[in-house]
Amino acid sequence: MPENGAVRATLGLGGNLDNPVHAMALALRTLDGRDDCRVVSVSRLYRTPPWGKTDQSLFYNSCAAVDTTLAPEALLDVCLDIERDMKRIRLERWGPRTIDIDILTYGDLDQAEPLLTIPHPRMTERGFVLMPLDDFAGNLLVKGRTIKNWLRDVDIEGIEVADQSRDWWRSA
Ligand code: PH2
Ligand code: MG
Ligand code: MG
Repeated sequence: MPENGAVRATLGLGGNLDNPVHAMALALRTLDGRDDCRVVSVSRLYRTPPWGKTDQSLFYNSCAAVDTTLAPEALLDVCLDIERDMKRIRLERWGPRTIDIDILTYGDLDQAEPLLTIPHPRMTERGFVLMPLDDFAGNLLVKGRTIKNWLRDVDIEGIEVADQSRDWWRSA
């Protein structure tokens, strides 16, 4: 359980340009270093086939749980600032990127706002989100089903564990 007033949020991280593993590790260390965020779980590191737009390089993906006193919109701003600092180039939808940080869940919040829909609207269709999330949040309920249960219905072909350690982000 999160401490005094904090909310547990889950994040999905990914990237396929330059050094995405380093970018994700740095993003998690940056979040953990803030007074208003604490990284409490990190998944193993995964290598995943591109989803949506398939003619691009393999992605690296991971998920994390963060206890935060930030409101959802403020957490999103922090994530977007980190993306910008890593010079993410947004060229096309679902195209190559150095790093993408998505808010998947925020406590049990259910909101559909133009700038931020929570739970993430496509998270339950994506093996590259559900597999890492299942490493530490298999029993988390999203849209009436657990992560473990959603995972049974998605395509996970080609998804591989790239690093078994749950501490890969502390040094990469
Ligand atoms: N992100 C996307 C689109 N496609 N495919 C994989 N494997 N991993 C991603 O993180 C990813 C993607 C848009 O956010
Ligand atoms: Mg995304
Ligand atoms: Mg995003």
